[in-house]
Amino acid sequence: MMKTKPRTIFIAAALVTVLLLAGCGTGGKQTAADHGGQAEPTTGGGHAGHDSHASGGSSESSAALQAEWKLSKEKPAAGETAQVTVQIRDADGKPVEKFDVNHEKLMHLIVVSKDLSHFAHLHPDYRQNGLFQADVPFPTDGEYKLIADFIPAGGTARTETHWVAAGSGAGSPSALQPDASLVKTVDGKEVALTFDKLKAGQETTMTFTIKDAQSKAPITNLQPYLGAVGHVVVISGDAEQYLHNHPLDESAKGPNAAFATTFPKAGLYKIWGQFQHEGRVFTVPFTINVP
Ligand SMILES: [Cu+2]
Repeated sequence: MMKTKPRTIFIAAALVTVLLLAGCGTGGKQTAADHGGQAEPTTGGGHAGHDSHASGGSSESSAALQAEWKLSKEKPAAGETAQVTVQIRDADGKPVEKFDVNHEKLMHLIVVSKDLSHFAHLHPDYRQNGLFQADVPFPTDGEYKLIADFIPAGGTARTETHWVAAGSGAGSPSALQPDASLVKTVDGKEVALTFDKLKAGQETTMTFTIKDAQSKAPITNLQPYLGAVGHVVVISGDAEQYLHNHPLDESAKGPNAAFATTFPKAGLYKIWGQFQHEGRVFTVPFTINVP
């Protein structure tokens, strides 16, 4: 009897390690490639010992890359769509030419207004020689943060950011408030968000449970969106932190879609879950306060 206890603990510890690794590298050839078994400067959290999944903007990216942003109009008017180009270069100024496909795309471009009321998830076209291009709408006056998420071939996930002032540049002051209820109805779906625990600095599993809003029947035929059960973007209330999230089971079809993430510090966060059902993508936003 004396011996079983330490062994049980050992097995439990080994299991946890395996689960942690599985949680981060789940399911796909893509994630296997994404992670490449290496530490990721911007998405390293949850792997052994790192404590943050967050990227605090371009300042956190190492100096080995440069992103040069250009807009067809330096100051787009409110309601205008500007063509945005991002040129990725290495430390020597040479264009980075090859990128790894990540969630089916070479680059994901997230656009949010500073007050986080506006959200867009775009996929720029690759024009070769490290140049990406996207048409980005700026619906109202205010500041917008552009977040480019990509992986230079054979490298690790990168986040490069850029602020754009549209129109007067003055947006409405942030009115971000934690949601009173984490059950939302969007496009005929009722989506509930739960956490196994919610504490800054600790890896948490956030689970979206998706039902038909009318019949309340669980939806069990979600379609893959960007190669996984869904795509989740998390940004801190001050728009500084952009969090990467890993689906625990990429091939899940609902009603549950679970993601691992780590909120780096206490405070407000806005979460956008994106899922596909019957050929249509729907986006469900939540605002939470992380203790
Ligand atoms: Cu994307």
